[in-house]
Amino acid sequence: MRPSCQLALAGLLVFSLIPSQLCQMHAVNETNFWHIEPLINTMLNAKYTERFQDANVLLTFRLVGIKSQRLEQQLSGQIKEDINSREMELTSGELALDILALGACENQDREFIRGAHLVSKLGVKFQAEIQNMEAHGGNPLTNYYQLSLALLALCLFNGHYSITSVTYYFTPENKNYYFEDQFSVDTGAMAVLALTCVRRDTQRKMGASTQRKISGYIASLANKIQAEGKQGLLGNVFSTGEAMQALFVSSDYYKNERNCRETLRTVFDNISQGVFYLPIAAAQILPALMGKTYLDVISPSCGHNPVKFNVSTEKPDMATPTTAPLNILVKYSVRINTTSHTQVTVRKGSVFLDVMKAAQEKNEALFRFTVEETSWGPFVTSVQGISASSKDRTYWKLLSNGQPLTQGKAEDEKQPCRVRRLERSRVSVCASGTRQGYESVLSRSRA
Ligand code: B12
Repeated sequence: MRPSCQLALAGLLVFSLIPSQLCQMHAVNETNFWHIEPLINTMLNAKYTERFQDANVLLTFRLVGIKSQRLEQQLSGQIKEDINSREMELTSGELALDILALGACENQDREFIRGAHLVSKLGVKFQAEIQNMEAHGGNPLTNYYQLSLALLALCLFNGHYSITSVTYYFTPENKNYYFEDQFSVDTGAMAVLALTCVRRDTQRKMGASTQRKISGYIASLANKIQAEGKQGLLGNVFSTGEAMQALFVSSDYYKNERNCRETLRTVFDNISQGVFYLPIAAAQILPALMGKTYLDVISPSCGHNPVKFNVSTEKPDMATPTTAPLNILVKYSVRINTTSHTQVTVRKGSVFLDVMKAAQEKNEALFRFTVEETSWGPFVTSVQGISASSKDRTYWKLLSNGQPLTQGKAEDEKQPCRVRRLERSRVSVCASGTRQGYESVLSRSRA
């Protein structure tokens, strides 16, 4: 039976809305619910054959009170299986997301969290991140988005973390909030949520000066997020949901009705254009639109006060690339020390992946590449045999006309398909000896 039919039997979608701030009150209600239906349908109709998006989607389902027993069971079962089979390999952020999803809104999965000692295992992974930073010039094993997710889950589920490490490593000036010179709004937002939980954590004996410090970090990060505001968005369309959550708990930004209306209008507009067609994108934007934050997962009212809605069982508007029979010529280049150019012909509506594949077919030596499947799709891990490396803080950056693409190579069909260049790039502005050397190689290649 198709999921949409099962849903028709389930009949109703239930969700709760507990307004606590102006924008949270202005967020989605019975009258404008139709705006977010595509997000819910995207999540309900996805296949979930791979583990990648499970935790984000389950977390959102529970947090906003979407009732689909079948899907909840499937996702929770897959997450538990994944934990059982690769517990040691899970990154700090992956385990944190699993805990947040399984533990969200009092439910039976909390027994699994306790039985498998997941919170103390997360504490160990968090500590390993800190140790790596101590030993390797402040670089975590993963990134600060994941470190913040880990801190958030530890704080919400009474795990162990050192306040001293938190006050030392989460200063707003830390390089890990930046990719190259650009403040990462998603990362800052996750850190604000984690630090807000830490500040509220009454179990912890925290001196007044530590309290003040943490409040200062939160305020400063919230300012940085607001400084990235443009046309209703905070950062870009994919960071806006988590940034909204962060501002709900840390600033007066959304107490200003204009800011609230502007964000909702822009986000609704993007929803209607099919921009959030990946389940993870839908899952990350939806809680804020329903007036929720990740801090609510342990609230006694989490998933309560349901409001009933009829849900459309139509297939969601999937923004799949058009297959118009027109071909286009794309200039494609890869920059390492020197720049290798080519031109390939692909069908109109092709995505970056198609261009990369076509270039690889033309010249394997210059344009061969590898990818790794992730929750956002295929992530480019190497080009010409040169790998991205978290350790060295390098990655392959996707550019179009010199501008970084805001979507991955499988999803960029909305962006102009002309000159596409791939460039190996530093992740942060911080310069250590080796990175400095690498940087100069890069700048030579830019000349
Ligand atoms: C950290 C991060 C990075 C790091 C990841 C490596 C590292 N050292 O950690 C770096 C800086 C390398 C990076 C690169 C890019 N990123 Co990024 N990244 C993030 C961030 C802030 C957190 C990801 C994370 O750790 N999640 C938690 C863990 C538990 O989940 P995970 O699935 O295991 O995480 C992995 C994937 O997310 C993957 N990843 C990171 N970015 C991207 C982007 C794409 C398109 C894909 C397929 C995978 C991917 O790396 C993570 C660690 O292994 C997210 C923000 C968000 N809201 O999710 C943006 C985010 C996922 N990135 C984004 C983008 C656009 C990119 C780039 C395409 C930018 C560019 N123009 O080059 C490149 C990807 C290029 C490539 N090589 O394929 C967008 C994706 C939007 C979309 N619809 O596709 C996001 C949502 C940011 C945003 N608001 O725009 N990113």
